[in-house]
Amino acid sequence: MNQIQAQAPYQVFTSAGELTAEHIAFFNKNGFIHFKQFISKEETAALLNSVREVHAQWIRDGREKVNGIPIVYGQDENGDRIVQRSPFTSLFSPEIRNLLSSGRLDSFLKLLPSPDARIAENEKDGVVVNHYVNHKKSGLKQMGWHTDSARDIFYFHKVQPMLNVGIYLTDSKEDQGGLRVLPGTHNQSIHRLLFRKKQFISMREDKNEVLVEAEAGDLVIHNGAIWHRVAMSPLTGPESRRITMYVPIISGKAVVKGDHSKTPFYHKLRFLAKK
Ligand SMILES: O=C(O)CCC(=O)C(=O)O
Ligand SMILES: [Fe+2]
Repeated sequence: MNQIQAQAPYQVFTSAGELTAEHIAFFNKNGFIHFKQFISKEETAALLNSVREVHAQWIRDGREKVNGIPIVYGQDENGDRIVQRSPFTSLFSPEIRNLLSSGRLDSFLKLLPSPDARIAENEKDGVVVNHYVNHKKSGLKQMGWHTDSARDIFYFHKVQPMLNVGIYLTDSKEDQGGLRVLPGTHNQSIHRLLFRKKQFISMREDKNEVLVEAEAGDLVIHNGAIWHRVAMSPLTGPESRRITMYVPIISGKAVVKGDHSKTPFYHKLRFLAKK
């Protein structure tokens, strides 16, 4: 049997040191790759703690945006205000910054064959943390089908190759809804990248989707052009909780964000789609 195959259960890799030819081949064929326990449980807990501190500070400050990108708020099952999507999180978290500057993610730059591939701490939306919980007053229960690369269109830029390095801060099994990818859809025309489904609005299961089941500390990288969604948890309250952190690796012209950056239109689409 061909080892490089993305039908569930797809191949999960354990070594996350240097990238091997096998990793690169799997990624290029399928558009994603999953490394088990890239980050220790202790480090993952420290990252999650740090994210919680950042969110608590934003709630105290009543902060609405970072660099023009709205912070998505909601309520948890106890009625407490929580941050459910935080952009540019690394700019506020020494623990995340330490991880980025440790060089441990640098070998993944090789997955984006571009001379100016870089970790985007203060471009696009920076390092994003998503906090899903299935609860009536939640601001993030699921995420509709989309490609991350399509966002470039909203900035009136040419679609540039990019990757998203996903770091799981909690376990994410089918019970938490989970990431669903359509393997191989990164190898498609620009038209399919934009219009295969209705970006963020289409929520429906696809017969070809693959569920990514991960544990806290796992790392799942996906090509920005692959179609993916996050399903709603069949559970409610604390058992439905799922927290992921995405570190973008991008290429192309640098557009560094600041306090006066404008809010791009795709955030309005997200707002429509989360209902
Ligand atoms: O939470 C996830 O695993 C995926 C999030 C995502 O696709 C996004 O923020 O663009
Ligand atoms: Fe995405």
